[in-house]
Amino acid sequence: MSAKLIPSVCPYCAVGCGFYIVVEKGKAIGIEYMTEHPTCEGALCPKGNAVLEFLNHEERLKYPLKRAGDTFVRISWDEALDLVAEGLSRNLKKHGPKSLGFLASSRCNNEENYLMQKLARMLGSPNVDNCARLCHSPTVVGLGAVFGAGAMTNNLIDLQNSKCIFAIGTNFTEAHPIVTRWVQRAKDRGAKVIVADPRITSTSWMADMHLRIKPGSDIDLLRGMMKVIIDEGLADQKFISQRTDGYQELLQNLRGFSVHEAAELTGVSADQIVKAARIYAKSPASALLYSMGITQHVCGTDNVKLCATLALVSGQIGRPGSGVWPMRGQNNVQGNCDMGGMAEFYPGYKRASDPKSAEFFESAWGASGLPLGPGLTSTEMTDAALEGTIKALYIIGEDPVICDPNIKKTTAALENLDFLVVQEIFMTATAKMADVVLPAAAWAEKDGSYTSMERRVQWIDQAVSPVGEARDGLWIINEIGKRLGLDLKGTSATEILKEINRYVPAYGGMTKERISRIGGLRWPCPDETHPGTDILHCERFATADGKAKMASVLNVPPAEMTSPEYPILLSTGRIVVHYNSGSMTRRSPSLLERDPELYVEINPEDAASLKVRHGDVVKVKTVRGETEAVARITGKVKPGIVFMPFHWQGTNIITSDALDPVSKIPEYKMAACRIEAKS
Ligand SMILES: Nc1nc2c(c(=O)[nH]1)N[C@H]1C(S)=C(S)[C@@H](COP(=O)(O)OP(=O)(O)OC[C@H]3O[C@@H](n4cnc5c(=O)[nH]c(N)nc54)[C@H](O)[C@@H]3O)O[C@H]1N2
Ligand SMILES: Nc1nc2c(c(=O)[nH]1)N[C@H]1C(S)=C(S)[C@@H](COP(=O)(O)OP(=O)(O)OC[C@H]3O[C@@H](n4cnc5c(=O)[nH]c(N)nc54)[C@H](O)[C@@H]3O)O[C@H]1N2
Ligand code: SF4
Ligand SMILES: [Mo]
Repeated sequence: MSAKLIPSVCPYCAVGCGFYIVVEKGKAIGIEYMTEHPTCEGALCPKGNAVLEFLNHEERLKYPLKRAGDTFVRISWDEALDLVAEGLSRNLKKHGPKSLGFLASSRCNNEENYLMQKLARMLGSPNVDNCARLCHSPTVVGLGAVFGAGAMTNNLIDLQNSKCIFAIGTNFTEAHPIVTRWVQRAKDRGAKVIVADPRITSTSWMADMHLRIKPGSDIDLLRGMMKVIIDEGLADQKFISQRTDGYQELLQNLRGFSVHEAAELTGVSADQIVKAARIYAKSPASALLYSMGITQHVCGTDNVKLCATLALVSGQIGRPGSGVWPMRGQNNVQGNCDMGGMAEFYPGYKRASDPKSAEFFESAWGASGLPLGPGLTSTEMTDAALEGTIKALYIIGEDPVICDPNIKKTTAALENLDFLVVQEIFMTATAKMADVVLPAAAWAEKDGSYTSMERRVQWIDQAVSPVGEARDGLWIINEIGKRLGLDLKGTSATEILKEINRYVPAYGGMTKERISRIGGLRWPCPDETHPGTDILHCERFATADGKAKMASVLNVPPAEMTSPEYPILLSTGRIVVHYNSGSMTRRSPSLLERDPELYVEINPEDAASLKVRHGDVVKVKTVRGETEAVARITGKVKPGIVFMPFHWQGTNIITSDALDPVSKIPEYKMAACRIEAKS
């Protein structure tokens, strides 16, 4: 039998690169590059190249398991599903539907996420959420408030048309490596790249200007830039008057503020702020890219709103090369939010707090008594589990015991549950705490669609059979539903996609046949003749009256300040070869080899005063606890700041769980710590 090439989409980040899986005798034996893919043109980053290392890994979960004391025993699917149904219904009967929590997985496809939120809501629980809470919830609510839609306005390829690329709080060369290709193409065509990041990164290396901003001072920087733009007459008055509201309030907000004050607050020189503002506002097409460096703060939502407002003041939106690019994280986090896997929204961003949304889906699903939201966010579910109001949790493909902030609290919360079920491809730290572990099919082992950060929806067919007795998430959710007396009416991804076409307007014309073509389609795509949409907000914004709503805000200090006892600021983030919890990348030999252990970057000045040398193991302590890491002495971080990747469990023992009050995102980027040489 000869080898077959099955088209696929990368299961890691939201760039959504395509490649072919080489299948021989039912096994994935290699990958081939997909040069005709519009976004990646055949390129893949190290993680994309290593996907088969985790897919075929011997530690993949192969059988359902139930807890037996400190270990697990293999059980049949029937027993596992009965146990799950029993665990959920026991709490439902005793404590009501709001005692149940559901985490939908942004690593899973649209159809699985649609079905997961349908299960939660048909059981009467409004508490369904996903990892967007930890990353781009400020985008969904903040960009949603300003533009009427919380999604990337243009596409990634379009970056080549930009003449200025302003990247604030995004390290795309490591977190979205294939985007680098389009930024480089813009640069080759004369674009100026401005990067605002406290650290020296591979992204700042490609910048014409690096604004080495003080962590947490982005609002001051953005206000400073807007002040320059307005004072120098660079604001786009025609755009402002025709297409926006709130300009007078903004002028009021900026009254008395000066670029010198901005310089003092941000640590970026006044000259640099002026220069950056002029380049951004004057360029014929400016792109603003942002990500976790601005969202993971207690003022994350305000940060996002002000980025959007800067684009509005300058009229830099709604044209080729000009717009706002939120750099979304997971392969299907955009889709999960679109599908309603979020506490605030039913599918298609129908507000969960609006009785009309519940009525709409009652008639769509033939259900009654659907819950009104907003439900509890994932971060609030942790508190509720600790308090004993959330009793049972069903988690698909998330690893909060590594990725939540202040994981001691998360662990205590999970311990306090009556029942925990985890549906996973590996035995993660979270799965180890479960009562029942369900082995799931990985991306290449199931049919379904994924929505990338550029709103690109791509369907893939199953390439290989699931390992062992692992099953497609759809089958598992349906079986659980059945045992709880529900008919979720979604046995295949094809069937559920048709339901999505009916009830999520932006996906109306996205038939399986159309999105199976290489590159798929980009939403909104309301009907079957619609070609999909490249650029949003060209004529009007997605708000009720079509106008964008400018924001006027002031900076909010971080929840945790450095002190004599904890004098150093701890910032956390990503490195190119590891991915989030590391459950997949730490099992990939080619990736692990490049970065095998948790480290902390320390400036040489701090290292000298701490008497720490490169390669020493040090203790990093915060009020919440301590962890060990290998010291890397480097000028990439300034004195007084250290940086740790979070792909090993140690990091989130010490991070802060302070939340942005609007989006409830944790402040992963700011904690006060102390470094001690290990005695
Ligand atoms: N290799 C890899 N790629 C990934 C992931 C991964 O784990 N590994 N995860 C995916 C996910 S889920 C997401 S959400 C994205 C995230 O992608 P990014 O947001 O790009 O990643 P981070 O490293 O968290 O943060 C970006 C930058 O913000 C800077 N920063 C920190 N504090 C501040 C600040 O106060 N102001 C400013 N302006 N900048 C600041 C940091 O120094 C860092 O360089 O990546 C996705 N892609
Ligand atoms: N300190 C610090 N912590 C952070 C961040 C930070 O910047 N700093 N960033 C935060 C951000 S932005 C995010 S998004 C979160 C990420 O947090 P998580 O979403 O918890 O991280 P992942 O490692 O992506 O977890 C996904 C899980 O899904 C499993 N999985 C993969 N494919 C499938 C599948 O097909 N089916 C099923 N059932 N499971 C599957 C993987 O094995 C993995 O365990 O971390 C957050 N944590
Ligand atoms: S850039 Fe993202 S989608 Fe592309 S290969 Fe790398 S991890 Fe996969
Ligand atoms: Mo994320």
